[in-house]
Amino acid sequence: MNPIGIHFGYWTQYWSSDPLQFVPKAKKCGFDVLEINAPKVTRMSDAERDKLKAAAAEAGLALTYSIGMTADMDLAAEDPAVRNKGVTFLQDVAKAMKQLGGTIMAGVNYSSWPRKLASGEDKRVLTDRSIACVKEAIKAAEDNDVLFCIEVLNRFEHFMMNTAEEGVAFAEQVGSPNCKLLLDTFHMNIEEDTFRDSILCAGKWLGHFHLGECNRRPPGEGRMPWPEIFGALKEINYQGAVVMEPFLLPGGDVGRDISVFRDLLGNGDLDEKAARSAEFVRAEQKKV
Ligand SMILES: [Mn+2]
Repeated sequence: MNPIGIHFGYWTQYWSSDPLQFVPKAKKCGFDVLEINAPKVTRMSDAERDKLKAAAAEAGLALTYSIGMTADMDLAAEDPAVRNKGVTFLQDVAKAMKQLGGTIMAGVNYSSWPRKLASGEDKRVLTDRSIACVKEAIKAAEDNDVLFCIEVLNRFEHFMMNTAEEGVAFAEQVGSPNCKLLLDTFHMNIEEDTFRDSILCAGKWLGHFHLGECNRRPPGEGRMPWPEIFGALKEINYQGAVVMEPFLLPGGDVGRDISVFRDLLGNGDLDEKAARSAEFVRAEQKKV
């Protein structure tokens, strides 16, 4: 059974929200893992990080770290100063994670998010810039026992890697034992021919996994083919966490960046829905 997690953004409209407040919520709702904001932990004091680490340990929760890099630190940017800023940021994340005892750094840690291919830009040129920067940044991940999990996104959020196959090709070129893939059913639903084949394609490269229905409701409230997905994860003997990323609330920077433009919660209760979804995922895993 894979540890089951939830992304903190489910409960907030702001990426900069203090992660400490979500520890008791994740525990209460029955999760094993809480995914928090990586940039946030780089801005915390040592004392704040120690407090967070102790609270998570007390709650029996593992923490994973999510990244959506901003345009001013885009590893694919033409300006080397922008790329260097990104590399320094990723080194800072790895060091902060070490203090917290964290191992999974995941998301858009290879460019910026969201990112369109602008007029005149060449995908290959930008991808090569990103690979060169990740090769540099990942040394800090290696030194701090951090797995650098690059997230494959759908075409509306990024151009660089839209399929597991493209993700594996990127990771192969980075060439580090700490470079892994993050696949996300929400993105896979748009881009992959089949869930099973893409998970098998990722195989040993898979380091982290995100769960979401097609409209990002909590797993169990939609039409995602969960038996196929959990069956394929079992086939590759995936031992990592499965972290759900439901987003129901419009507004704030989370609602804006995730493109939540309507109220998907209605009269529902966030904690109750999260708890039910955790139970659903646990039951689906048991079936395979
Ligand atoms: Mn995701």
